[in-house]
Amino acid sequence: MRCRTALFACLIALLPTAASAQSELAVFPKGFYWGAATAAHQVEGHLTNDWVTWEKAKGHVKNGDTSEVGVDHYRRFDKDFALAEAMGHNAHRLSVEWARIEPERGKIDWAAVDHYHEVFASLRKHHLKPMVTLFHFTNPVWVAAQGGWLAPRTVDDFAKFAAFMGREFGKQVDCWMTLNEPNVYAFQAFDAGYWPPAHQSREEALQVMANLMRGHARAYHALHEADHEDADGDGSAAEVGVANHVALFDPMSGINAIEAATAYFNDTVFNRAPMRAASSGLLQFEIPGTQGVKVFDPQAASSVDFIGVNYYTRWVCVSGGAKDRIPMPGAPTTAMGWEDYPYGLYRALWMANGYSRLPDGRHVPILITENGVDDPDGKTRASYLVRHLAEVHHAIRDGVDVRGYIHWTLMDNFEWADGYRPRFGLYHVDRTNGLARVATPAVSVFERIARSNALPPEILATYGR
Ligand code: IFM
Repeated sequence: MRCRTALFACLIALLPTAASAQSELAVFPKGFYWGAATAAHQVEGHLTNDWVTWEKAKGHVKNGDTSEVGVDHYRRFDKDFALAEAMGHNAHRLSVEWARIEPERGKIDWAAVDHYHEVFASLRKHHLKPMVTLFHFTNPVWVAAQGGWLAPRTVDDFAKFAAFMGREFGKQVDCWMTLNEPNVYAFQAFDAGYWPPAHQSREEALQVMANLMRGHARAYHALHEADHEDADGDGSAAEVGVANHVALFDPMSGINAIEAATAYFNDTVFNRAPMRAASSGLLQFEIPGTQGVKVFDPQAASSVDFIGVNYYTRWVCVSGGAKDRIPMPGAPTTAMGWEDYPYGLYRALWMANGYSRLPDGRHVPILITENGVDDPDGKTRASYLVRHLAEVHHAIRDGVDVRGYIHWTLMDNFEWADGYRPRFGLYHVDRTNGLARVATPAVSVFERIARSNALPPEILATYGR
């Protein structure tokens, strides 16, 4: 009997206390940001910019789709933000359209400015912190005509635009992203030739990356000089960063030198070079065999207050075939043909963490500015979300300072050269029924997570594998 009592006492001692059980729950840090992201050109409709011109030519966008109506977010923004609020979100990332605000060099369209004042007021009304991107792949027609981001002049024009934005909207906005995915834009538009201006020059793509980061650096300082108003009273008037696209590159075989080198060089120029530029100030955009850029830009050093990470997938580098990178053979893929690889988000966060210690002594946090899935029938998004969030929590637990998770995207939209076929939206947009917003099953799952600021055990058990 004594023996049984002792055993019982031992077992009791092994049981977790309430506090330790609580700490085993996947709880996110207090004040964590939960939200979704959109981009003006993909949702607003009724625009004039370089992409609109491009879409008019046959063959540029699948099925001849155009952004003309978008999902009419330009008029429906308030109802859309109400959907985000109802999902438990406390932040929303969106881009403003430079072409609307400054349709001609130096001429401000005040009606467009008023519109964005209303947009930000609506976000505040719905308790969503505005996270505002200034460049998300589209340019005013006058910027494109002067050579776009190949022209050094565009760097200065962008800085002036940023200064205007800081002055005009500083009362409503504290969180700014100068650029969305400078690497994706530079390579799609200047190397692959898929996006306007459809050049096919690797050298130009490297110069464009450098110019984008110069533009970022100048915009960073311009925003800080112009925006002194703490819109939400959290002690910070302006926090400025870049939404970096991180795609992982692994060699197919660890013993194939060509594959290892391909993975290394892709990773270096595509993922690390933009983060390094805004951290150390070294603008080094180089690919072996191509004339690149290597210069120190003092304005770029320590030019971020947070590091944005957009993560979707990983690529495996192969040699001797028609393509030099493919999804991991045998791994699950999404409808875009991208590998579904949640652990990649953990790796991407650690990569960003490597650039978070700045020369000026600050250690800046990380914000997940995009992560999402093309899910045509809405059946996989909840699981994708939960499995990726489990990796976010994993990274936080292991020491990465992640402050928020912003999902791509709030509702289906214009997916650039792929048109309206891909469905990345938490809300499906029914184009056969007046653009009605229809909740996908992931909405209630996201709401459960955001409201509890945790991954509840039953959600993990149902969707976490
Ligand atoms: O739709 C895009 C977005 O504009 C930038 N990041 C990736 C998304 C999905 O492809």
